[in-house]
Amino acid sequence: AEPYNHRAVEQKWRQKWEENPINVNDGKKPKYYCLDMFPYPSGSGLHVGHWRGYVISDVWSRYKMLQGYYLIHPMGWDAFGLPAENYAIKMGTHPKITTASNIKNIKRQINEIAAIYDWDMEVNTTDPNFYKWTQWIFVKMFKAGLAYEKEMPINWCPSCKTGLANEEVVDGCCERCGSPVTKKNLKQWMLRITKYADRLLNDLDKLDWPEKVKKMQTEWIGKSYGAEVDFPVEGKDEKITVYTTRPDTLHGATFMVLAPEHAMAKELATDETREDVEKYIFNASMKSNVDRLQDKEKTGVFTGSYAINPLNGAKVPIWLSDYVLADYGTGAIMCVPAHDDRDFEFATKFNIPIIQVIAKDGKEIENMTEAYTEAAGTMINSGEWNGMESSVLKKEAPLMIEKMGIGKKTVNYKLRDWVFSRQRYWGEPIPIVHCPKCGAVPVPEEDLPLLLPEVEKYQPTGTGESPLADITEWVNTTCPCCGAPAKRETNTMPQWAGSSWYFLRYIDSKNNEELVNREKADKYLPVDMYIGGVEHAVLHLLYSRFYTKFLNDIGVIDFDEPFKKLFNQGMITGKNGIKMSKSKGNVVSPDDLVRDYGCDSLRIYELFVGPPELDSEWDDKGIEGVNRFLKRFWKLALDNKDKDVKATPELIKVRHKLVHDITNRLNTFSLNTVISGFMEYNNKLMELSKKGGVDKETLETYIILLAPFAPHVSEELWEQFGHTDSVFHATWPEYDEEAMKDDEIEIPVQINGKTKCTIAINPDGDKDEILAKAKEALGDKVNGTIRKEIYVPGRIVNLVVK
Ligand code: ANZ
Ligand code: ZN
Repeated sequence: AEPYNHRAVEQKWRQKWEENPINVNDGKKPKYYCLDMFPYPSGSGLHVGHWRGYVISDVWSRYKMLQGYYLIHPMGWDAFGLPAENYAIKMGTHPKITTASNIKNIKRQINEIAAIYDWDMEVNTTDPNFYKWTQWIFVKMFKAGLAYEKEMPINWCPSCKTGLANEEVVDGCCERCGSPVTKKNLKQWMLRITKYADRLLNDLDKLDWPEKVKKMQTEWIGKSYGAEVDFPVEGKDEKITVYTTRPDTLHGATFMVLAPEHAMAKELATDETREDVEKYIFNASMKSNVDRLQDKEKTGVFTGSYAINPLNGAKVPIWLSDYVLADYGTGAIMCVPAHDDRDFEFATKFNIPIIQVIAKDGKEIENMTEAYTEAAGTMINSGEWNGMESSVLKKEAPLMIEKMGIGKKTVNYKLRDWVFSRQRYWGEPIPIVHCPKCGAVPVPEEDLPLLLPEVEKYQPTGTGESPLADITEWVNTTCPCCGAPAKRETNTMPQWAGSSWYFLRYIDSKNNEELVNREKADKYLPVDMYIGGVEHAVLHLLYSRFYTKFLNDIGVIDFDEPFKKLFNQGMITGKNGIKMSKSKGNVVSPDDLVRDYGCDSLRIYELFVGPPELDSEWDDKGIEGVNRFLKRFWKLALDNKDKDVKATPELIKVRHKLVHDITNRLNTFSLNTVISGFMEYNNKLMELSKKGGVDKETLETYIILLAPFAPHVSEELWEQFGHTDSVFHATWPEYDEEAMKDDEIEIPVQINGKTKCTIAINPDGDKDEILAKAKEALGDKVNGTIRKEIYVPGRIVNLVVK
């Protein structure tokens, strides 16, 4: 047989598939929608790390095709955003131009992967025909009361000169450039995602997603049950309400802390404390988020005022400290140093009494050295509550407090409304007109898209306004409502806007009348499998779920969760686990590897480097082994093709086991062990080939199983085996558990060379299992220490005992 020539084979099939697409919708097959997280078309192109996700999704897609589905497998571009804009600022080239040329280059590279994307469905978030609908959704949200304006201190990146969502601030720094984030008071467009908090939380139950991701979303939404308790201020006709998740510890509250921004902070100061209090408030306002977060040592100031614990009348000092956040709960807390770490630290530093109210084993601790934070134990020092179990009280206290009239039961969320304005150029203009009489008026739906105008300078102004504010002829307009002179909103949307709904558009990407035709949506949506990096576990996935629920509410689609199943792939890193990047000089380009070993080898190697959900280090050398494996299988298949070998019982058994192993490993996404499985079975078949040959059914089965992984090789062999239709129109093979059963054989078990008994084993079985079985059979015949355990496969077990 002729040797495997990857260049010839791959070229041939690339062309044939283009002439005769293999993924066809005959209207009868059920659909399967396999979605990749669409890329940002960056200037540096793809490296081997990017390949991984695309290979995984392509393998899964082709597997689904072989299972008889019509495949929806689209690709597009998340093309608004800062890098293109920053490049424009530097080079003066319009982002449209750089984006277009980057897309062209990446598209060429993606085609090298041989992924079967349906390019007819392609979308680009910067295409007016696409962002028309991004704007339309905003208008619909505005009309539904979900988009509103609010002046508030927002996260502000002084380097990118733009506001950021909470989600874009990582450890107090800008997610994009790493600069410390400060606060700036700006009028912002907000999306009321909090209205969906409960649905976003509860519906996680419906999803076949990694538990890790569900947990991250649950924590981000952060629903907690507790109570608001009113503490009267001594000598004043006022109350301070605190939020607590531990009302069971109310008797242990020995002080109270307010956020420095709390509305009552200043008026609580007395003549003696006023100067210190005002200084503390001022300093806190000057601190960046990073400083507030990173300050190890707790700071604070006593206001001079006291509050009264409404439960037992105890007088507690009121302090200010920046470890209490202004925008969570009520911005004020009751402090229980015996049972909360931060309060303990604070009380120790400022010499405030510590009263233990929960005893783990019924006893009070003499000198507490740390807080006891569990809600487990018996209540002490708690008046009528003494003797109760704290975990029970924790649940019952909110209602008890409500009945006593000193507070109420509450539910709290960490989730905040979504800051939706960006003071940048390269984004969707927010379709709103500000009229002096009518206020904020949406651009009429029939006037959408509101095109992003051309500007001369892309620089953010730094004043908190976007560069669009400088284009007076665009800004000045008339009110769609009353016709009076009015001004356009000049902020743009965040990059998340387009990616929150793009997956709906693919299936009807050219529709000018609707976001998506309802009939098509019912037929082809939602997404069955979503594949992408775990870095999107919170934001993108949460926003997409929110948009989907909203579009469901207004009747655009009939489902309220976008992605049924989710798979997060790990990263491919350079040596020592360092992220691949141009600046680190450790980027491996796929182009040379494709040239030298072929696309099929690279695809398989991408999967072979390690479990797909974990990060894996890249090492070029390994690809040779993969390439050798393909060459061997090629030779095995062609050597046996015309031999007309009869399927022996052994061959039949191997075939069923092969199907079983590959299918089950594939179903659990254990893709690296699928590849090692292929290699092991190839070795096994090579042995059998030497003995008497391998039958056609076994070889064809192997070829079909291999097809999702090495599509070109498989397609070529399939043709050489005499098939005229594509291997992808074959059916995924099935296995029969009965046919896989091994016949057991008897082997002798010896101690120091003398046979003591026999055991029945599976000759292909696991060595450790067989040795264990032998030792069990020997029982107390072993007297001494086992020095060596020998197993000659299928023949004998011998233990060396001394
Ligand atoms: C008294 C108490 C005693 C508390 C105890 C905890 C342990 P989660 O679960 O995150 O909702 N807290 C409330 N508002 C706060 C704010 N604005 N800034 C900082 N901390 C705040 O946590 C709620 C708990 O965090 C509340 O329960 C409160 O402290 C604190 F042994 O109240 B706790
Ligand atoms: Zn008006």
